[in-house]
Amino acid sequence: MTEVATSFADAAAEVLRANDRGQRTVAAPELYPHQWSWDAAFVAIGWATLSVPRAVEEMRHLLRGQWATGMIPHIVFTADAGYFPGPARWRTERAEHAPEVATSGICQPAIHSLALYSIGERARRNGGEDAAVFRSFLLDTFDDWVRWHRWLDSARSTHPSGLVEIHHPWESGMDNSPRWDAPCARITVGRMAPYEREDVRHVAAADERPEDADYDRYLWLVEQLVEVDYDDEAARRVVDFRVGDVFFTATHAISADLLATLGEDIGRPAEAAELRGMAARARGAVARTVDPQTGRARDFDMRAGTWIDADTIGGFAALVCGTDHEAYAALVAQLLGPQWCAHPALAHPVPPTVTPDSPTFVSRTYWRGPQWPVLVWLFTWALRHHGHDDAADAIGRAGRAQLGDLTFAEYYDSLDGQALGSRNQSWTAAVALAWAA
Ligand code: 2M8
Repeated sequence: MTEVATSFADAAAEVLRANDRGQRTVAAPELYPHQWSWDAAFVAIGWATLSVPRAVEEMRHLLRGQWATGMIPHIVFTADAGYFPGPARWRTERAEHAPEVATSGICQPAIHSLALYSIGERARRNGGEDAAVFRSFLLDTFDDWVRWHRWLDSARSTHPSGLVEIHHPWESGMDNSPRWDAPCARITVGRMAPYEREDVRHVAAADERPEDADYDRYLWLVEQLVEVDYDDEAARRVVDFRVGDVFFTATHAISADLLATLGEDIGRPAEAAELRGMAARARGAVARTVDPQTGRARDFDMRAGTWIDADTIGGFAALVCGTDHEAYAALVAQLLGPQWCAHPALAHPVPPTVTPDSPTFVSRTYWRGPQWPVLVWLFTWALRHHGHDDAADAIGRAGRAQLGDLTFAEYYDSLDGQALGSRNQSWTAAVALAWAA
């Protein structure tokens, strides 16, 4: 490893160490002082480059928040204050299936078994104690990860589209993406207790974050879920936001497949076959969303009964879970092409969350245009996994170069390259470590 590479990795490792709170890592030092679900998965991938046992601890801590239904909640809270909405607003103690520890009442993309798989690969390469620690963790927790996918399959994939349905934009992880503009516009916010936002205190400018009107809807949807005590069936009936999320579905598909492979390794063929079935159904659902005009995947608004047209990174969901050879190659070409990575206006040739050609594009506003290193890494992982090494290398080189300022920002302005959102964001440091390893 060169000196430059070493200091890049050292700086990233320093961020994870500073954000480490023992068995869990805060998603960001100020803006997100708790453990987030899909952040934890990426963070564990980063930890694995430093310590396999620590990576395993991160995943184990996340499971402390798992609900009896199988759901892995999007936040596992700890005592730290300073984040809104906290446990008092979520009121998950009303839910029959909530765990002892305080959590939120919704979930996030199912990237976890991709993390397990990736930690497992490293553990195997390292051998010795690392291999033993990983294997024993997998034997201990395999059923918990299976239960998570079973819940996604049974409670969240009941719609004829076969897509995983989400009940809150936060469940997508891409909170204010233009993907959700139409379904959000139809939400009528009712009466609820007043609140004060915390997030805007921790960023340089409010336009880096969602708008107040977005927050009203986010909080209103929480009210609706609390009202039915987070009952899965009732939630499907009452919640104003009910959307088939194609990107979430793709993460469920790839993770179920990778968990099946891990299951085969530890002698669980029946569960492995069950997981393969879920993965195939989810992958099929992703493929059926493709817009014949654009070749990209679409979300489905289950309340309106319509496809959602949005020029976002979500359209490339099939690159994550895989699809037939020809369609995959066409999507790779599109991702590398002039509307996306090779758009002449971009500061760095990595996928923006929205193409600059879209009328909804805003280069500095959260999920409406900036580039997110964590997603860039996910696409490089997926491209390599599905046999597109050249594309993975090209995007990976650019993604790593983008992090050269060592701020490890949450996201970057697509046009001027400015660091935005939180600094020292854990998952950004984690993917830097994964690229550097
Ligand atoms: C962002 O979301 C949270 C709500 O979950 C927030 O804005 O307060 C999103 O970027 C989400 O994908 C991410 O997991 C979370 C923590 O990094 O922050």
